[in-house]
Amino acid sequence: EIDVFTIGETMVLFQPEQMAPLDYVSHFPKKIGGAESNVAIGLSRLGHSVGWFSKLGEDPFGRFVLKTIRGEGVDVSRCRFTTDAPTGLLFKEQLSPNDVNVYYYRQNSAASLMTENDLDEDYIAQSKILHVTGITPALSESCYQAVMKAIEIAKKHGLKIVFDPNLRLKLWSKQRAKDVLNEIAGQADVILPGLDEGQFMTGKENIEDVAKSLARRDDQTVIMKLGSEGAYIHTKDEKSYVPGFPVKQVVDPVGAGDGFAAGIISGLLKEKPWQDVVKRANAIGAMVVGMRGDIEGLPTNDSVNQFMKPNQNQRD
Ligand code: KDG
Repeated sequence: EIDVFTIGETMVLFQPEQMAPLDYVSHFPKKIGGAESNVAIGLSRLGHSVGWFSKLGEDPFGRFVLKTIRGEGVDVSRCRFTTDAPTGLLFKEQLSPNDVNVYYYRQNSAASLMTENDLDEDYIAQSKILHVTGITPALSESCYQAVMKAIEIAKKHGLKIVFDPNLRLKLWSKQRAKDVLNEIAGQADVILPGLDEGQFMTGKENIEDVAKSLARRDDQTVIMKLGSEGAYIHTKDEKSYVPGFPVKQVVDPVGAGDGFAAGIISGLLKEKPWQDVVKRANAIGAMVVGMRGDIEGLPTNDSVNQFMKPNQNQRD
């Protein structure tokens, strides 16, 4: 039995230590990056059992991705390899602490070949939560179908669905992105947009209007990420802001939202009150940005507790 099932593409991430335009960089440490595996690894560090599904190229990079995620304690037993396409790559360019560009080499990658037939229904049925993002359905038509099928299976077996829109306009057109992100949001129990993503999806401006319009049904929860300001909770009974934690130094903002999602899902599994869950998720997001790389800053329970000690980090 696993707590959480997630599905997505993980790429080999080449991330320089230097802040410089990529044309002037000559050394690229090799890491991994992928929103869903970042969440899976975050949950594993917090003590949960997680299954991550993807398709990887039958090549050294695919093996590296698989071994790294497996090494983090995530169950990769459902992953498949293919010789029909290579593992995707990603280069990060950092020009200043908050100014990061990504260059994808993932078109027609192995992960884009995922189909609904690759899903193991019995395996998903054993989980409590399905985590999906708006990246996977943007990879290809068959990936879109696979995500919709995973949602259907999740509903059939009573899993809760947590959705992070993760808008990536390098991957699809604005119109298609808007349509599909809204389609999935309509099926989700918990929606985790950034403010800009929520505005994009709804066409509304202000935080409360955006949340209200995303939560189309009474049983849907929206937790909106507001960067250093924290987050906004919208449920049927609760509408409130939860302040963020100050970050001493932003080293790499990428991955904060995934750490936040891991915190939310962990709290959901423990059935804690939303205020506590979101406070903890804010802390995890703040910890992630203090470290270079997508996964390096993801904490264990002990390290989040330490970080959250009263009067140490919480904003007033
Ligand atoms: O959330 C972090 C992701 O953006 C990064 O890991 C790469 O998955 C990725 C993507 O598709 O952008």
